Amino acid sequence: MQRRLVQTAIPGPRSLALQKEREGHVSGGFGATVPVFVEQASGGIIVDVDGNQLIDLASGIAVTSVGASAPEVAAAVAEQASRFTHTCFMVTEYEGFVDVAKALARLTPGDHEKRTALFTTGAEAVENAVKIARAATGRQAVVVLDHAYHGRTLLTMTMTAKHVPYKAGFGPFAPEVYRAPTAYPFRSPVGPERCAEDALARLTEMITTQIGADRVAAIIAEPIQGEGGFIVPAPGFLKGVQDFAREHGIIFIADEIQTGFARTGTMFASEHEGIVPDLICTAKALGGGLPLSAVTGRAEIMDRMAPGTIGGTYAGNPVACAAALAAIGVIERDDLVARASAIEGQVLPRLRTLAEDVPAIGDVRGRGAMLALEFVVPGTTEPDPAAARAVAAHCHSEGVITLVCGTFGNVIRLLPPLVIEADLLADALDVLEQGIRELG
Ligand code: PLZ
Repeated sequence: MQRRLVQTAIPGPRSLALQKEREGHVSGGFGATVPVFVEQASGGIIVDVDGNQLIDLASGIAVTSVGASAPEVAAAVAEQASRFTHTCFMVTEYEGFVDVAKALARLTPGDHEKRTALFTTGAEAVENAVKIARAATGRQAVVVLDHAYHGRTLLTMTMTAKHVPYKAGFGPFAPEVYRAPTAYPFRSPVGPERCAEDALARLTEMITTQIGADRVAAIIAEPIQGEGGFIVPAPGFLKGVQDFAREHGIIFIADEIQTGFARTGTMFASEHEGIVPDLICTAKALGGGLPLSAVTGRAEIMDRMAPGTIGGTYAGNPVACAAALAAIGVIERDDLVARASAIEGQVLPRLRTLAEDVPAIGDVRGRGAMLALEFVVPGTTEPDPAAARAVAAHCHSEGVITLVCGTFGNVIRLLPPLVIEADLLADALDVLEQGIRELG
C-alpha cells in the first residue's frame, strides 16, 4: 500500500540545494510546478530527494498512466536497449515501429484502413498532421479553436490560443492559422443548453465568410481541451464540426495527445463524442514515459505522402516503441479504461458535493481521470486564478501534486496515474478539499 509522507518542508533542504545549483546552469525559461527533485516514482507516489512521498495527481502531464516505473515498461526498455537503441527507421527498419502502428490501427476510432507515422513529441505529431493534411488536400488554411493547446514549436505555438506564456515575445507566427469559436458550456454566451449549436453556427460562419471552406486543409480539435482548462465540449459540437468538415472536403484532425489511451474512460475521447477523426494525433501516455508520438489516419490520406517527405532522426525510436508496446499491454491487460471510469466515479461526485458548499467553485467537469475545478469570484463567472493558485499551493505543501491550467489560469486539474490506489486518491482528495475549504 502506498502512502503520502511529508517529513520536511516542500521543497526540503536537498531539493532547495539542487534548485540553487539548477539556477546556475539551466535556462530560466523552464518553470517548475513543484520545485522538488525526484528520487523515484511508481504507482501514485513520487519520492523526492528529501524522502517525502508526494501523491501524483499530474502523471507528468498525462504521460505516466501506467505508473512512472511500470515493471513491464522498464523490462521492455532494458531488453530493447541491450539489443540496439537506435538505427533511424529511415535508414534501417525494425519491427517495433510496425507493431506500434498495428496497435494504433486497432485501438484508434473507426474500422477503416489506417496508416501510422511515428514521431517523438506531441508538437511534432501535430506539425506533421498539418503537413499531411495540406499535402493531401492541396489547401493551406488550418482552423484551430479558442482555448486550444497544440504545442510550443513555431507552428503549434501559433495554433495554441494562450498568449502568456506560450506566445508572448515569440512572433512572428506561422501563416494560414485561423481561430474559430469552441463550445465551452460554462462560458457560453447563450448558456450551456444552446452552447453547441451557437458555437457551431459561429464556427461555420467564420470559416465560410472569412476563410472560404474550400481553402481549408484541416480543422483540428482536442476532444477535451487540456491546457485550455479541461473544457468538455458541449454535446454534439464536435460531431457538427466533423460533419461540416466532411461536407467541404476538410480533413478533421483530433488532437488526442492528452486525452488518449484510456485517460477519459474510453480508449480515446473521440468515442464520447461519436466522432471518427480522419487523422488522430497521439503522444504522452502512448510511450509509457518515453518520448513517442504518432499520427494515425485514413490510409488514402496517409499514403498520399511520397517516400522521404516525412520523418526525423528519432521518429519512432526503437526503445520508445518497446516502451509503448509494453504500456499498451498494461493498459489492455489491466483494463485501465475501466480504472479511469472508476476514478471518475470516486472523484466527480465528491467534487460536485464540494461545489454545492463552496461558491468559489464555478464549475466541475471532466471525464475519467481527467477532471477539473474552475474557480470564480463567488456569485459571478469572473475567473479567480488566485484561488486556484492558493489551492494548488496548499496541496503542494501537504504533499499532493496538482496542476493549474486554463486560459484564465483558474482551473485545478486532476490527472492521476490510472494505476493509483483508491485509498491514496482519497487521501489526496482530503488534502484538496481542505485547501478549498480554507479559501473561506
Ligand atoms: N497537444 C493536447 O496537451 C502537451 C504541455 C505542457 P508535447 N501538453 C502539455 C507545456 O507547458 O509545455 C500537448 C497537449 C496537446 C499537443 C501537446 C504538445 O505535446 O509532447 O509537449 O510537444
